Amino acid sequence: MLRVIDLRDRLASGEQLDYAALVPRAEFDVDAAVEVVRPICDDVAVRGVSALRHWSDRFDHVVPEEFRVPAADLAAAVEQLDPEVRAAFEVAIDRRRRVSAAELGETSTTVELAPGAVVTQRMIPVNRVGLYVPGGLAALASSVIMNVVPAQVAGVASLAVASPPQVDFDGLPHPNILALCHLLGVEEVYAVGGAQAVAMFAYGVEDLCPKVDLVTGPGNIYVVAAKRLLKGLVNIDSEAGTTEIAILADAEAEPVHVAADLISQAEHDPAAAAVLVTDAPGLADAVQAELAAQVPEAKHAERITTALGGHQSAVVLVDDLDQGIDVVNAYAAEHLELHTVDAAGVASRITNAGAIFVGTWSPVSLGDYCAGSTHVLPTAGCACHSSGLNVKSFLKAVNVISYDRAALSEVARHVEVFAESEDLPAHGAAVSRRFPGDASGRRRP
Ligand code: HSO
Ligand code: ZN
Repeated sequence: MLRVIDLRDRLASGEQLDYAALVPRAEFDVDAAVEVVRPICDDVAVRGVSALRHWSDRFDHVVPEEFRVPAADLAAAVEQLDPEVRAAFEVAIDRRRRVSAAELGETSTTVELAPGAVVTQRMIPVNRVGLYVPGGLAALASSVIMNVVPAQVAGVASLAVASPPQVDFDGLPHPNILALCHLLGVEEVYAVGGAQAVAMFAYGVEDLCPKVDLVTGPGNIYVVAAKRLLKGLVNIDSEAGTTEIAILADAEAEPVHVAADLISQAEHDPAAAAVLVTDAPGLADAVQAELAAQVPEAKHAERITTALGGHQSAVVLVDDLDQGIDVVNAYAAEHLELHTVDAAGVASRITNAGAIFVGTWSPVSLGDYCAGSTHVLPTAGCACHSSGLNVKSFLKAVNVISYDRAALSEVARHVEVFAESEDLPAHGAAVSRRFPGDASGRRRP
């Protein structure tokens, strides 16, 4: 099912291995997609609601009666919820909220560098955010929780959600998405999807949706491209694209679990990546056999088969776990599962991953819903430099500087000298003019 990349014995030859290149990813040309979405975004900026109508018709095959979802539809969606589904939503909300509260940490830190010389860092929430919830192959209602809860815990005052209008639901987003918005107290919900939604948030649309400061949330390549295009006008979270799972496993791993977890993320998309890295060829064979047994039983067998058979998915055979750790660190997966005897020890050596799932009882699908962690994570190797969506994603760090006369006097000469060294004497003068008649460099406290 999975193709095999055999890296064993390659190190012995003294060859320098570029693991990131040896374990290929799906090739998404986001820059090409930027050119596709540019006219859509420009159109929304110029024609507002008329443009939204045009592009909804074209891409969603339905034009909602109203792009802003009426409050009554939000409330009705909660009433129609299956009680067991509602209970699952509530557990997921509660766990994500508790972890988010811990993520918030100190919102103000103060350092007194000398008497009267104080620098504070205040973490201030952005004023208004636009949260995108995908509705393509699967309407990911859980993404409402992952976006909204940390934004609320951060203290964001104004919060809007957008999700594609669905043909099957009279042009409204999926009812579970509406229900979750209502349960979380979000009143501003739009039936707008794709690049149009990102443009609506970034530019604002007259008489519909005020401009936001930050757009977050996962999406398809066009959503990612629109976020890349409009970054600067607004801020964005990391580029969370098509899902990826990497599993590092040893001979003791349970093949049934490993196979099920690879399949779980392959279920998202034919372009999803599932990569197993192991030093145990026997385990690799057992996982391949399990895949062959489990995939035909899966509801979405077709897209799973495409994803697992794709160029972006593989079994990578390594000499030992040390090499395995190097491979997974170079790959920087969105999700990394560790199925090794000392999984916690291995976890401490992982430097690049969107999220790390430790041991056989911590599958990615737990994290997708109920672990308390986020599932909006950096894909495509962006875990090397970016974080998953969390409370801090919604905060800006602002320094507050407060020096009194004596404290300024103490460093005045250094400021002047520094300014001279940059040939910016007016900078120095802004300090020296506060201490007239003292050209000697000594300051009266
Ligand atoms: N695994 C996806 C998130 C998700 N899965 C939502 C199911 N629902 C990306 O992390
Ligand atoms: Zn998932």
